Amino acid sequence: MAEYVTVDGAKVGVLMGSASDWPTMEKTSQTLEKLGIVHECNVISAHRAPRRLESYCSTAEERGLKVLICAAGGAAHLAGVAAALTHLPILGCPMNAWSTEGLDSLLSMAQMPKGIPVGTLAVGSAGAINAAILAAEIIALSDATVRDAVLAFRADQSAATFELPGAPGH
Ligand code: RP5
Repeated sequence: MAEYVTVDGAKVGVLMGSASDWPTMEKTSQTLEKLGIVHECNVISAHRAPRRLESYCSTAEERGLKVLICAAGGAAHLAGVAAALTHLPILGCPMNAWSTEGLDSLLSMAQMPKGIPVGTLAVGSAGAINAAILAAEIIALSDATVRDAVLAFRADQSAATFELPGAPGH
């Protein structure tokens, strides 16, 4: 069996430290799907499978990936190590794993020393969804189809925000 799953034409690679991150990161995948972004999802832990992570990250650009989204909890070094292994933009999703309500994960990602950045999102579902949108916005800089999808997504969201089912006049 291959070390990790690859998807033809994938523009975004979603990595997570454990399958236990999937209930949250499934929202990233669903949002990328909504935005029409081909992506691939893998569990590749920085500490449990460091050589697999190196192989994935060092071949990411040549395989056509534009952005990597990395989710981890606890001492969440996955995003930082991935950022060290590729110059592709890394978006970090801190998981609320088992203690400190995810503050440990947030600080592990946000407090990268200078030189190797990780663009860190909010803890949990909000960050998982925003990582997908931000990845799309990065890709939209050079892809008109994705740009249209991002604009449509934002327009739908604005319309939905306005609705108040059951309230007078709505
Ligand atoms: C991290 O430790 C994972 O990203 C996960 O958030 C957390 C717990 O992992 P499991 O012990 O559930 O596999 O590496």
